[in-house]
Amino acid sequence: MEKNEMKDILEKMAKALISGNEAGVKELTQQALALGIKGREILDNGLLAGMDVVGMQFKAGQMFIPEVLLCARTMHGAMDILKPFLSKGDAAGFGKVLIGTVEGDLHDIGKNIVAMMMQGAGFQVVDLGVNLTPQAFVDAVKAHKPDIVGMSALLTTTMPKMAETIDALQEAGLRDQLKIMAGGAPVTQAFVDKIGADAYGADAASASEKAKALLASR
Ligand code: B12
Repeated sequence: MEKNEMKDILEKMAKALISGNEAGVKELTQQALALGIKGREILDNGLLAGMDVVGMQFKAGQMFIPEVLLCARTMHGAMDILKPFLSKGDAAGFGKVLIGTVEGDLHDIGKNIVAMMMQGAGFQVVDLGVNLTPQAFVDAVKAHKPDIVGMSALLTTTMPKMAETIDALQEAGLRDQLKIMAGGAPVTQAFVDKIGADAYGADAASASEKAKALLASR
C-alpha cells in the first residue's frame, strides 16, 4: 500500500473521532485493518492522534463535556475492534489506572470523564465507583495491582479522606509501588502536595497527560 494512502485513512480516522462520528471511525478502523495497517499504527496515528486534539480543544474551551464524552465513546467503539490486533506488549505499555471517588462523596461526573479520557489515551482503567473507604482502595489495589491510583473528591468535607486513603495505602505497604493522583473541583496543587500525592489533575485532559508523565518518570 502507498504510504500516502495509509496516512490519508489515519487522518480521516482522527478527524472522524474528533467529530464524534462513531460509525465512521469503526468503519475506518476496519478498512485500515483490511488494508494491512498495523494495530499499533492505527492506535497511535489515527485514534490517539484524534484524542490528543480533543484533549487540547477541551482544555482551550473550544470543546465541551458532552462532545468530549461522545469522542471518548467513539474511541471505545474503535478500541473494541482494534484490541485483538494489538500485541500484548502494546497493551502492557499503557499502564493500569484504578480510579474512584472517596468515602462520603457521591459525585462522579468528573471522575467518569477522567476515566473515559484515560481509557481513550490508552490506559487500562478500573473504575471503582463512588463512596470508597480507604480500606476499599487498599483492597482494590491488592486485587488489581494498578500503576496509578486516582482519587476524586467534590466536597471540602470529603477531601481529608484522600489523605486517609494515602495513609491506609502506606500502612498496607502498597504506597511505594504506586503513583497517586488526586482531583475534583475543591482540590488544589497545594492540597495534593500537602497530602503527599504524586500529581494533581485540574481536568480530564491534563489528568491523562500527567498520568503519562508519571509513568514515564518511573
Ligand atoms: C452535579 C452535582 C451534584 C450531584 C452529583 C451527581 C453525580 N452523579 O455526580 C448531586 C445532586 C448528587 C450532588 C449532591 C450533593 N452536592 Co453537589 N454538586 C454538583 C455540581 C453542580 C457539579 C459537579 C460536577 O459534576 N461538575 C462537573 C465535573 C466535570 O467537574 P469536576 O467534578 O470538577 O471534575 C473535573 C476536575 O475536577 C477533574 N477531576 C475530577 N475528579 C478527578 C480525579 C482525578 C484522579 C483527577 C486527576 C482529576 C479529577 O477532572 C474533571 C473533568 O474535567 C457541583 C457544583 C460545581 N459547579 O462544581 C455541586 C457541589 C460539588 N455539591 C455540593 C454539595 C454541598 C452537595 C451536597 C452536600 C448537597 C446536599 N446538601 O445534599 C450533596 C452531597 C452528596 C454526596 N454525599 O456526595 C457543593 C460542595 C460545596 C463544598 N465546598 O464542599 C457544590 C460545590 C455546590 C455548591 N456550590 O454548593 N451534587
